[in-house]
Amino acid sequence: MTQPKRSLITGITGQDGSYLSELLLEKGYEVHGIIRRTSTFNTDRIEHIYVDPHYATAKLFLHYGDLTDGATLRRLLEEIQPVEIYNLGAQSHVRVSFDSPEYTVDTVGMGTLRLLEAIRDYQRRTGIQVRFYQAGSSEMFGKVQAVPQSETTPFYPRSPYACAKVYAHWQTVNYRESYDLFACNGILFNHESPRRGETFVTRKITRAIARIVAGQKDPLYMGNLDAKRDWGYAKDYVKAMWLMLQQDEPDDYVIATGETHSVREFLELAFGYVNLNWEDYVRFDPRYLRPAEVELLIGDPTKALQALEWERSVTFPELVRLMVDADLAALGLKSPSGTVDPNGTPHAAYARQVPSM
Ligand code: NDP
Ligand code: GDR
Repeated sequence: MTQPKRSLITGITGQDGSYLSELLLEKGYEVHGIIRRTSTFNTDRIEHIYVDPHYATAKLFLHYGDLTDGATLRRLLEEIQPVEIYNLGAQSHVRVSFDSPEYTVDTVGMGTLRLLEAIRDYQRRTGIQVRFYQAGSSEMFGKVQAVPQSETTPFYPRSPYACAKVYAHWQTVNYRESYDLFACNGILFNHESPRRGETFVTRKITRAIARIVAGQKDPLYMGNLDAKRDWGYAKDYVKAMWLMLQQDEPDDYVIATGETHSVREFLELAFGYVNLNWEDYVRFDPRYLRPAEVELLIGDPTKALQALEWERSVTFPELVRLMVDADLAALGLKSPSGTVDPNGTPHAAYARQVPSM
């Protein structure tokens, strides 16, 4: 019997980590994930695919570790012996990175370097050829240098988070060129889902709508509504990560929809879907502004469409509706269109009552 391919995911408890785990399990992989020890559970997003490791059917295994802890990363590589490694772990909130720049750079920038160093030694010692995916970001483009942004557009990062991602991007290129490592950078534009963290703008809006429909009267405080983003569906984007590691040669790819919409447009569509006018509920609060803003992101995914044959399955209005539907369902409310989540994922688990809107 052939052994299943073994993969390792940092950031497995995050939005993308959970969808990627599902995808890899569907494809027959054994999936290992690094989780952080926290005082409350942080595994909500992967609970539905977790099987107690005492059962022979278990294919998903979790290990304590942290991108700030290089010794543990090395030990885990030795123990797990993965052939594909997806580096998704990060302090991924751009606004928060201005409040906690050192920590953000330590996890996002140095964390990637620690993992690459561990892989370099592991590959040399064991002879196992590893394929590595680095979760790069459209935030690296930052201040607009060209529209749309492609693999050849220069970076101009505008936050500690984005600076650290640029560092991680170039380290990944360097390890590919210096040590013959199969290493790919995905330059992913914003991607959302019902599992999106509650303080990112799309999810903040769709959660607030569900609570308003449920009768809550509090205003929704927000920052810059003019910012424009290229928003796609997370489930589509994790497929692109996997595809990058299945190619003959390692390379870097932009993953995007090629469309851009403002935060205001997202508000209009999302509130409009439940027959509400967003202007009746949304108030401005400067604490949600960033010291330096990224005004306009729109990606050119041509290379990925052609080389990876990647395609998206969800349009922007569909994305907005499926996120609103999921947050309504989580509060036991009906969808205005009578539809159910097309992917049948257990979104009800994400109705956590966190205070920050
Ligand atoms: P999330 O914020 O949802 O998840 C981040 C993950 O990283 C969580 O599992 C988190 O663990 C983990 N993590 C945080 N700090 C550390 C650390 N010090 N060591 C190990 N793990 C850590 O992010 P997404 O799933 O949305 O994004 C995945 C990756 O893709 C991130 O690197 C992000 O920067 C990048 N990216 C995301 C885009 C998007 O639109 N979603 C676009 C482009 C890039 P815990 O659950 O314990 O907090
Ligand atoms: P972003 O996502 O910074 O693009 O990073 P976010 O959803 O936080 O912001 C998008 C835009 O909305 C504006 N905005 C607000 N944002 C938040 N969070 N809260 C608000 O109240 C609010 N009001 C307006 C922001 O100013 C911004 O312009 C995400 C993360 O997932 C990164 O990790 C990833 O790399 C990039 O997407 C691509």
